[in-house]
Amino acid sequence: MGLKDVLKKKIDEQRPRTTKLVKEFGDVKVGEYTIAQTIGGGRGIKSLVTDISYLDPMEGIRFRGMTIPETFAALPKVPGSDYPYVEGFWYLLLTGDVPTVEQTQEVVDMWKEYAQVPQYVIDILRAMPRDSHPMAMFSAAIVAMQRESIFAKNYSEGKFNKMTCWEDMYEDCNILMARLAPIGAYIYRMKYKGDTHIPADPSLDFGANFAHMIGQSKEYMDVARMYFILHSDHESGNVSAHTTHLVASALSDAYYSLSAGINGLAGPLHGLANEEVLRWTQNFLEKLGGEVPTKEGLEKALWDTLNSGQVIPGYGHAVLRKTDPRYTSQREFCLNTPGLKDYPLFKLVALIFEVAPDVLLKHGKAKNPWPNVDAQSGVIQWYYGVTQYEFYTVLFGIGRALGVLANITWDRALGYAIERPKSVTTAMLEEVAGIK
Ligand code: AMX
Repeated sequence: MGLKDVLKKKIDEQRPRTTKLVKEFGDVKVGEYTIAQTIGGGRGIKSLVTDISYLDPMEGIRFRGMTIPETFAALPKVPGSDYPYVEGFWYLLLTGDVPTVEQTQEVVDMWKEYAQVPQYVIDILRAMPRDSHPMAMFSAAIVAMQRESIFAKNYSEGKFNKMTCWEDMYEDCNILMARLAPIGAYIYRMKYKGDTHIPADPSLDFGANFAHMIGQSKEYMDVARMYFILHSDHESGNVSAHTTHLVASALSDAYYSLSAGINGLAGPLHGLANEEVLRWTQNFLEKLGGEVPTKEGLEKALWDTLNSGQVIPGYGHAVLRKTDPRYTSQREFCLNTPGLKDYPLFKLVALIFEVAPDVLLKHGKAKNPWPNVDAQSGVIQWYYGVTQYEFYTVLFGIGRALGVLANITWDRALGYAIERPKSVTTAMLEEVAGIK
């Protein structure tokens, strides 16, 4: 059975569960929420449903029920590498099944077939001022391809069918996903490598091809595979996932939805944090003449950052309450890679891990004093020569697309409603509080 047939079977099994919950148990309360949650970004209010990943505050992310180490162990590996195919991971996110080598190969072949970036996208990228942020370029390239949406075309021709429209979304998502790595690579080479380009190598998988197209070493191929998988999904309430879902809930197609999600990812409190972490860490190392500081020197620098009203980038999380396993996974990669293990920048990041949680605890504001994914990822990129900070969020975006596109395929399959939470006025909240 091919991926689409497996997915169809899963969707047919899942639909009655959702329908039953709404029809027979629709009045059952899920929870209660407070004024602080209403004003504070809806934090902790359970108002989204996804089966693709779940974020436990203490344990971190599980993809389809599996922890990060379990996911890496279970998926078919690229021959000659300890890391899995990104394509097999896509299969897992969509179906909940660990694919066989043959099932993985089906996605590898499909994405190769779809990977050609249309010339008009290249023209649009080239027409943008060269100092445009790479995330603006990435988002523009995605939305420019909207004219190719199969979902939008069929909808405009009156062929919308609630039961089968997920199939159009599925096709759009595969085409879009296949093109994201070549688009990212094109932006990278155009902006930072003298506008010289490297064509795709049809013998390589998605992650390896990205490494190849940006002009990286063989070693970086595993970095790309790891990076895309680690950044893929973090349940559906984070800004990029929620935005993608929200826009898709208006029956906007995958191109509009993903482009919107990418715009959300570009914010400093979300995906841009990895750029900020590295800039902050590099500046710090530079001030010390390249020497890794003492614990005392570092502690002082962290307090200086906090006292000047800034956050410690890469630390804290809206949901997590312990060290992000995505941080741990990348830390282990550094510890197991000979040159990286002794790399001064990694040593500094490791020292921050020792010192920052206590400082944040004493500071007493952040609910989570532990590092998130962004505290580690930039160091690895820098070590391999991807030194253009502003590009890091594009890498994040390619990975994040895996999660959000799998989610919106399921949104269509289960017929999730258009989002429309209710607003209140400040006066209404004062009344609820009994102060009026
Ligand atoms: N350094 C200093 N102060 C911090 C902090 C940090 N790393 N993390 C949180 N705080 C502060 C908040 O600014 C807030 O202060 P306020 O009451 O004066 O507004 C207070 O602690 C309570 O915040 P919180 O409930 O713990 O966090 P949140 O859910 O509001 O925000 C996050 C979460 C990630 C935006 C925040 O921890 C932060 O700004 N971290 C640094 C930036 C970062 O690493 N972002 C990446 C997140 C992961 C990702 O999306 N890629």
